[in-house]
Amino acid sequence: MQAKAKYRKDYRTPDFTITDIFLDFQLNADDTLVTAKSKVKRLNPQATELRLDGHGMELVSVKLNGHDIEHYKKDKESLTLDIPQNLTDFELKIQTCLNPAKNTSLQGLYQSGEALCTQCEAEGFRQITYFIDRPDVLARYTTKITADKKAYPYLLSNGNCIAKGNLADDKHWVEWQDPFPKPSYLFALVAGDFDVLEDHFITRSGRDVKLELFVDKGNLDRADFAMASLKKAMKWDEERFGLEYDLDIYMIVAVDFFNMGAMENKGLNIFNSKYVLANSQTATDDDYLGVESVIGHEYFHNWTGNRVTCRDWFQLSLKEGLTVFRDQEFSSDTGSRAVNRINNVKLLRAMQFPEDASPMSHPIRPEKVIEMNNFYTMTVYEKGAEVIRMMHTLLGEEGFQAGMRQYIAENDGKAATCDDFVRAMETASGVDLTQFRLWYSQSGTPQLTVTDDYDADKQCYRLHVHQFTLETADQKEKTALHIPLKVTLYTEQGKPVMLPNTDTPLSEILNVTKAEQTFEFHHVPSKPIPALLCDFSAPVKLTYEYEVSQLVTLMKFAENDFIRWDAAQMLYNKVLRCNLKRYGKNEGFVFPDALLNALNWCLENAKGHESIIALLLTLPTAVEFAEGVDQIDPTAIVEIRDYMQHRIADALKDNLVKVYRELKADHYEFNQQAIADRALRNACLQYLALLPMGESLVTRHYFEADNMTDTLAALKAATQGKCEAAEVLLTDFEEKWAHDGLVMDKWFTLQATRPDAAALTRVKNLMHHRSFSMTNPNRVRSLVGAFSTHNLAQFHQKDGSGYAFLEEVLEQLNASNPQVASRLIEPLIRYARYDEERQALMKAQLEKLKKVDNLSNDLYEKIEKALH
Ligand code: B3K
Ligand code: ZN
Repeated sequence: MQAKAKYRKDYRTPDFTITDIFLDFQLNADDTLVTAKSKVKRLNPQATELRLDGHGMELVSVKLNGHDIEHYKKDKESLTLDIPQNLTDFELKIQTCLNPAKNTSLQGLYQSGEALCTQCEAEGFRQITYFIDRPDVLARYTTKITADKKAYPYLLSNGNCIAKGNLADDKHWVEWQDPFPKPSYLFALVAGDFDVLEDHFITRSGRDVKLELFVDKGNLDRADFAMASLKKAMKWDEERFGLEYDLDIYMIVAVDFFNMGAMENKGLNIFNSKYVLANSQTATDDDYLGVESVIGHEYFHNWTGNRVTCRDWFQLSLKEGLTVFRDQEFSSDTGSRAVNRINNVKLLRAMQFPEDASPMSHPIRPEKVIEMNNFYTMTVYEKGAEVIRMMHTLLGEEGFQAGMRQYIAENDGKAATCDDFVRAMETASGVDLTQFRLWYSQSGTPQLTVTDDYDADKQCYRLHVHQFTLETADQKEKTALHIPLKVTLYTEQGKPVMLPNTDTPLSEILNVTKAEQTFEFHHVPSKPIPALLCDFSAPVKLTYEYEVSQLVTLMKFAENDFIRWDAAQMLYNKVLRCNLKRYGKNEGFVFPDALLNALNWCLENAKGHESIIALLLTLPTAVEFAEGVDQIDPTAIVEIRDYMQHRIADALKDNLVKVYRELKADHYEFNQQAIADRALRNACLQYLALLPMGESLVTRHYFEADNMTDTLAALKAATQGKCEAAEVLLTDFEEKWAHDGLVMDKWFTLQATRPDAAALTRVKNLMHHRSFSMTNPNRVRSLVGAFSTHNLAQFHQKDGSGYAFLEEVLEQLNASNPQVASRLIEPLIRYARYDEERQALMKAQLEKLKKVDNLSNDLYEKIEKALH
C-alpha cells in the first residue's frame, strides 16, 4: 500500500503540541532503547485523539501522566491515543527500541562506520520515537545519552552540555539541553570516536563561541579549511545580514554515510565528509569551494531555517531558497562574483530547467507531495534562490535587508510560510509584489522571445518582449509573471552605450509583466547590440536572433564577465544547432572562423581574466548542450561536441601551448589568482590532449602535479581525450588512493564518464571494486549516478542496456536506501525528449520497477508521474 498524497491546501494547525521533551538514549549499535518524556498541550478543545507519527521501531511502552495505556491504535505509520477532553496539559512517556546497525535508509538513527548518528529532516524523527513529527510543533529538547565509553567516547546532541558522568561497566553518559524551541527535524545525536579540531569565534557583541569539528581518526590534516570557512561564514553573516550566532557552542561532525550534503541540526551540524575534508592532496579547487559553500549554507540556516522555521513542508523553499541565496552571496562577496554567478546559472540550466520540464515539474512551493524527500529539488533550492534573488533585484540591497529584518523580527521562534516572507519584503520596502508572488505557485521555465527595432532619426531603440510558459506535467494554465529583465546596450564596436551626457552605461531592469510588451530607449546614437538577461536577472529561457558577429563582439568586449560568458554559450549552441541539421542530412560539420578567431583573441588577452576565459573556452557539456535542443539525439550531440573540441584545439593550438606553458606555477598556492591560473591552464590541457602532443603532455602533467586539481585535470584530459596513457595513469591513481573512498569517488566518476563503448561494462565491473560499496551513497552516486547522468551517449545506448542496468541498481536500492534510489531514477523518468525507440525502452524499465515488491513511496511517486 502506497502512502496517500498530501496537499498544501489541506494544512490545519495541529490539535496538540509538544512544548518540552526529555529524551533518554541507552545506545547500542544494534539495540537502542529510547525513552521520550513529552509535555503535551491541547490546542483544539474538541480533539479527542492524539495521533503520533512513527514507524520502523518497536514500541515498548506508553504512559500518560504516569499510567500505562493499554488501549491505543497502532498501524505501520502511527500510534493514536484517546485523550480525555478535560486534559489540557499532560505528560506522555513512550519507550521505543531501535536497531541503528540495520538501518540502511540513513534516516532516523543509523550507523555510519563505527559511529552512530541521526538524520531527521524531513520525517526521520518518527523513526526514533512516536511524535507529532511536523515542523510547526516546536519543543525544547533535553537529551541524555548513555553508551559504552570506549566505543563512543563522544556523545553529542543539540545545545549546551549540562551534565555528564561515568557509570559501571565502562559506560558513561552526557546530558544536553537546547534552550531554543525547535521542530523535530532539527534534532540530532552523534556518538563515536573522533579527532577534534577546536577553535573559537568572538561574535560582534563579544560572545565567545566554542567551535568543534569532529572527523574520523587520522583526518585532522583535512579539517582546517572547513574550520576557516565556518569562521568566515560567521563573520560574513554578521556583516552583510547583521545576524549573530546564538549558542555557546557550534559543532560539526563529518560522517562517511550520508544521503545528501549536510544537515543544519541546531548547534550540531552533521556533514557528508565530502563537504568537510579537504587538503591540497585530496581535494580539487572546486571541492574547496564546495566545502566553503556548504559550511556556509548550513551555518546560515541557523537563522533562516532554525530560528525561523517552516510551517509545513510545502514551505520548504522558505528556508532553502533563501539559504541558497545567502550562501551564493557569501561565495560571491568573498570570491569572484562572476565565476559564482556563471556556475550557478550552469547548474540551473543543466539541472533545474530539465526538472521543470519533466514529470516531476513543481512550483518552488509544491502543491502535492507523496514523499517529502522527493522535494529537496533543484526547483525548491536553486530556482527558489533565483526567486529570492529577483526580489533582491527589485528591492535593492537596502530594501531587501529591511525586509529581512522585518521577516526575522516578526517570525523569530516561529514556523512561517513563504507568504510571510514576501509580505515582510513588501511592507518593509514598499514595493508591490502582488504579481511577483506567482513565482511561488507557477511551475515551468518561462520563455522570453525578444525582437527589436531602431529608429535612427529619433535615436530610439525598442525591444519587444513576448513571454510565455509551456504547460507542465503538473499544471496546464500559465499566467504572465513579473520578470525583471536586465538589459545593457553595446555599440557595434563593443563599447557600452552611455546615458546621455554622462559616463554611466545605460543599464536597466525592465519590468516584464505582460504577455507582450515594448520598451523604449531614447538617445541611442546608433543601432546597438543588446545584452539581454544580464547576470541572469531571472530564471527564464531567452531567445533573440543574434548575428554571430554581434555575439562575438559581446564575448570579446562586454565589460561584464557574465555577458561575455553567456555570449560564448549562445555561440556554441548556434554551432551545435547548425551541425545537428547537417548531421541529419549527412553533411560534414562546420565551425565559423569568426568564432575560432574570437576564441584565439580571448586566449591572447586572457591576462587578468583567467578564470572567465577558462569558463568561456570550455564547451558546454553534452548534458548542457542537450538542454538546448527539442529532441535529444545523444550520439549526434556527443559527436558534434567532439568535432567542435577538435576544431578549437587545432585552431588555437599555438596559443593553447603558450598559455599552458606561461601559467605553470613554481609551487602550489591556494588563493584566487592561483585557482584562476590553474583553471585556465587545465582548460588548455583539455584541448591539447586531443592533439598528437597530448599523450606526453597529459602524462607529464599527471606526474608533475603536486595537488589534486592538477592530478584530476590530467586524468580527465586523458580519459575524455581517449589518450592511450589513460590506463597507466588511472592505475597509478587507483593504487595510491584505493584505501580512501572519498578520493576514489573522483576515480569512479572518471571511469563512469569515459566516452568509449566499453563504459557500461566497465561500470558494471567496478561495482565489484574493493573501494566500491552499494551501501555508501557517495560511491553509488560517483559511479552509477555519474554514468547515468553525465555519460549521455553511453547511458542512452540504443539497445537499452544502460536503462536495464539502472533498473537493476534501482531495485536493489529500493530495498536498502529509497532516498538514494529516488535521486538516481531521474534520467529514466525524463524520457520525453528522446526518440520513440528509446522512450519505449525507458518506459519498459519503469514498468518493470513499478512491479517490484515493497516499492518505496519515493520511487512510487516518480514512476507514477512518469507513466501517467
Ligand atoms: N536541510 C538539509 C537537507 C535535508 C534533506 C532531507 N532529505 C540540508 C540543507 O539543505 O541544508
Ligand atoms: Zn539547506
